[in-house]
Amino acid sequence: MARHYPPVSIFGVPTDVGAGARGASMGPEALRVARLAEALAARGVDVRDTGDVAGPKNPWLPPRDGYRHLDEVVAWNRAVFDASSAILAEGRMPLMLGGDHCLAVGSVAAVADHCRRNGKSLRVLWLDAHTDFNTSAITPSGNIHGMPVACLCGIGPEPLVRMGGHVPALVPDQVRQIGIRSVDQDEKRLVKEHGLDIYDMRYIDEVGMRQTMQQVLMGLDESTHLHVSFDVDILDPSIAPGTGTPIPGGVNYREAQLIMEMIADTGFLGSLDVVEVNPALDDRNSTAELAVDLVESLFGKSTLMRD
Ligand code: 6HN
Ligand code: MN
Ligand code: MN
Ligand code: MN
Repeated sequence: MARHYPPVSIFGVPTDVGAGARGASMGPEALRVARLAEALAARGVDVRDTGDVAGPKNPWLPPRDGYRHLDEVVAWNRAVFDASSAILAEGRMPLMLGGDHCLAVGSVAAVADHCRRNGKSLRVLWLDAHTDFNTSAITPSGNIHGMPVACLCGIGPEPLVRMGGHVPALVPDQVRQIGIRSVDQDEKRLVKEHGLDIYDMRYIDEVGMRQTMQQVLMGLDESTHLHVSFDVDILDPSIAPGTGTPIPGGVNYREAQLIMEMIADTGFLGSLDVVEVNPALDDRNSTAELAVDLVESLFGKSTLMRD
C-alpha cells in the first residue's frame, strides 16, 4: 500500500547570518534548481512552494558579547516562526529551505508550539556533524548556527529562548542527534550535563546504521510528530562538499539513504528543515542534488518493496 503523506508547503530562508562562511543564503535557490518541489510532486505529494521569507542583510561583523549578528538572527527566526506556524495551522507540513542552522530555533519552536496545542508528542531528529549546543560563554566562533539546540532547550539569549512563548521549547529527552563528530571542548561537557541522546559516528561505526536508527526511532506512536532537522554537513564531504563547516568521516550515501528510509517507514514525519547547503562552496550543484535525492527517500522513494 502506498503511504499517504500530508500536503507540504515549502518556504525558503535566504540568509547566512548565523554562519561563519557566506553562501548558505543561496541554499533555497540551489534546492529549487535541483527540482525539490518537482521531485515531491512526482511522488504524488501535494506540494506548494510559498517562496522566500524576508529579513535583514548579513552585516558581517565580529561577535559582540559572544554572539555574531544576534539582532539579525532574531529577526530571521521570527519570520521563520511565523511562516512555519501559518503552514502548520493550515494542516500542511512545513519544509524549510535554509539558510544556516540558526533558523531551526524558529522552525522547531513553531512545531513545539503546534504540538503543545494539538496534544501531539514531538520528537526532533537532529541530523548533523555538530551538536549545535554552544552558548555565548563557550562558543569558539560566536556563530549562532552552533547554538540552536541549546536555545531550544532554554539556554541562550532571551529573544531566541522565548521564540515560541513556552520556555524551554524542548527538553533534551525529545531530541536525538545522529552523525555527530565535531563537538567543541566545553560543549562536550554541556551536552553531557543535559543528557542529550547522541548517536555519534563512533556509535554508527560500531553498531551500524540500521541498529542506530532502530534506537533513534524507539518509542514512537500515533501521537508522535517527527521533526527532522537535516544539516547537510552530516554527510561526508566527499559526497556533499557544498557546506560551510565540512567535517571528514561523515555518513556515506547508503547510510544517509537508510536514515531517510527508516524515518519514512514510521509514517510520522511532520516537518523538515534542509539547512547549510552552500552553493558557493559546492562542486556544481551536487550537494543540493543529493539533498533532494535524500528528501525523496524521506517521502518513500526507495521503499519500493513496501509501496
Ligand atoms: N552548524 N561548533 C562550531 C561553532 O562555531 O560553534 C561549529 C558549528 C556548526 C554549526 O553546522 O550548524
Ligand atoms: Mn547544524
Ligand atoms: Mn553542522
Ligand atoms: Mn535521555
